[in-house]
Amino acid sequence: MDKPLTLGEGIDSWNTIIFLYNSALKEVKTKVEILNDEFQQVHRYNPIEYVKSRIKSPESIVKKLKRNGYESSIDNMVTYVNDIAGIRVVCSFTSDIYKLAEMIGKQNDLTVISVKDYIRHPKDSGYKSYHMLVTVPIYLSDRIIDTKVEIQIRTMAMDFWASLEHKIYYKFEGNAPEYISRDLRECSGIVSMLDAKMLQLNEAILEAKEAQATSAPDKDAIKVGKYR
Ligand code: 0O2
Repeated sequence: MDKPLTLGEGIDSWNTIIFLYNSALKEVKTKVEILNDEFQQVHRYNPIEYVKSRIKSPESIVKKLKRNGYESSIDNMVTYVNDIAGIRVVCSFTSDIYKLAEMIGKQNDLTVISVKDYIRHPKDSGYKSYHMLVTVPIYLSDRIIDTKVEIQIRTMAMDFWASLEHKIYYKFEGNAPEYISRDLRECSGIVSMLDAKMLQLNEAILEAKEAQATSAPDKDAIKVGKYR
C-alpha cells in the first residue's frame, strides 16, 4: 500500500479537512474508551473520570495563526495549528495520567509526534496537564491520511484550575494584572497539594483494604463450613 498522505499534502477544502479531523477525533476517542474498559475489566478500576473532545473554532484557529505570525490559510492551519482536533481525558489521580499516556503510546496505529509534560514542568501561568500530539491514519476509499490530534490528559483538579484560568484570562485578553496571575499560580500550587493528598489517601485506602482482606476469614469457606 502507498505511504499514507499527511494532512496538508494536497488536501485543500475546508469541509474535507473538518471531516478528517472529526474522523480522527472519533478514532482516538474510541481508543481511549477501549483502554478504559480494558482497565476496568482487568483491574476492576476506572482511571478515567470523563472525556471531552472538540474541533477548534475557525475564530480560534485564525487567532492562533495570527498569534504565531502566520497568515490565515488552510495550508498554514493544517501545518501550524496542532490542536484543531483536541481530546481531553480527565483522570482520577496523577498516577493514572502516566499509565494512560504509556498505554496510548503503545497503540500501534498511533504515531506520537511530541509530548509536553506540563505536570513535571508546569507553565509559568501555573498550567498543568500532559499533552500528546499524535497522528492517526484515516482510511478513505482511495487513500490513507495521517491526521493530527492533540490529547490533553489531566486530573479533575488540574482541569478545574485550567477551565477557570482560561475564562479569567479571556476576560483580560492575556493582560491580567500581576496580582491575579500571582494568585492563579498560588491556586495551581493548591491544586497540586490536593492531587497529592488524594493520591496518598487512595493508596492508604487500597493498603487498608488489602490488609482487611488478608486478615478476614474467607467468606466462602464459612459458607461451606455451615452447610456441610
Ligand atoms: P484553546 O482556546 O484552549 O484552544 P503547539 O500546539 O505546540 O504549536 P501551543 O498551542 O502553545 O503550541 O501548545 P500547548 O502549550 O500544548 O497548548 C495547547 C493548548 O493547551 C492550549 O490551546 C490550551 O488549551 C492549553 N493551554 C496551554 N497553556 C495553557 C494555560 O496557561 N492555561 C490554560 N488554561 N490552558 C493552557 P490554545 O489554542 O492556546 O487555547
